[in-house]
Amino acid sequence: MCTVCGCGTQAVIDKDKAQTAHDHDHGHEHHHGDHDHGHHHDHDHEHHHAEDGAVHYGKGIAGVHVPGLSQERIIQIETDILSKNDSHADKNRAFFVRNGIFALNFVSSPGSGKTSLLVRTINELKDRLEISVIEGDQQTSNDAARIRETGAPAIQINTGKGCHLDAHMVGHAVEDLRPQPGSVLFIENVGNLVCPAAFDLGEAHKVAVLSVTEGEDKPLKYPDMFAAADLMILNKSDLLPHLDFNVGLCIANALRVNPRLQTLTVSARTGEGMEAFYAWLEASAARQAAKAA
Ligand SMILES: Nc1nc2c(ncn2[C@@H]2O[C@H](COP(=O)(O)OP(=O)(O)OP(=O)(O)O)[C@@H](O)[C@H]2O)c(=O)[nH]1
Ligand SMILES: [Mg+2]
Repeated sequence: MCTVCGCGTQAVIDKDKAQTAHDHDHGHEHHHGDHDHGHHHDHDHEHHHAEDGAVHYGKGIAGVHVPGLSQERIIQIETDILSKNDSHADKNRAFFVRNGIFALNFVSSPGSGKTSLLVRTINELKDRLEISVIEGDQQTSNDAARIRETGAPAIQINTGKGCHLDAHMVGHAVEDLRPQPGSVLFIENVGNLVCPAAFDLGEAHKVAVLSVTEGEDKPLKYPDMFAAADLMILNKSDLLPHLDFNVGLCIANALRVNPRLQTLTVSARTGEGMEAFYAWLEASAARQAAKAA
């Protein structure tokens, strides 16, 4: 689980393609000293064997197993990390609300088509909406470069060994990017269907992108991400004729995890279904801008 597995690593923000190392470690505490390597095993309620022979971890009060750490210590560490993250997220959100900026946090496994969706959306809406983008990846500035080709401003954050963006990184990127009042800010998180669910970046909504090549069971296997999202975009619909993917079953699975979830089925490649996303985006952005005015 990511709040205890190296998420305090330094981030490198790439401004204008120049890789500049910033010290982004303020307030991020490392807990290496907390690991007890004395082979003290705290097995109390941490896992159990199901009737089918499966071993379930995460059944203790912390919901996760970390060798050498008690459930109480894990909760203490997570609470510490997440409460610091939440205070940065609150600042980001206040800034977005004050300026009528509509911020979306796109989360998914690697390769579901997040950048493709953003590129098509920017190309098709750039005359109607002002859009800027924060790109999160472990390495490379490829995605920010793809966004800049549209003419939209983009900043790449490389998280190194980190597996998600946090609100502190986003706050710094926002200072550099300076999104305009009344604009839309897309934040593309690191491709990872687990860890980004836990981190509020100050966004108005998390948008989970799932592609039809991934299997309709993913919302059940990775429920936290779909529970945290307000919108699920099912992408790559152009590939459906080649697959046995059941769209209805996938949406039913997602709604089992999150009955409030809105869902759209699109193809970022052909543009099929994208109009519904644009309508949702424009209406939401207009509401956000009106609230600030
Ligand atoms: N057929 C098809 N391919 C798509 C679609 N959207 C994206 N792709 C392809 O899927 C691959 C991954 O797309 P990206 O947009 O890079 O996905 P991503 O989610 O941004 O990937 P990461 O940032 O690496 O997590 C690329 O080869 C895209 O061309 C789609 O709607 N249909
Ligand atoms: Mg991408």
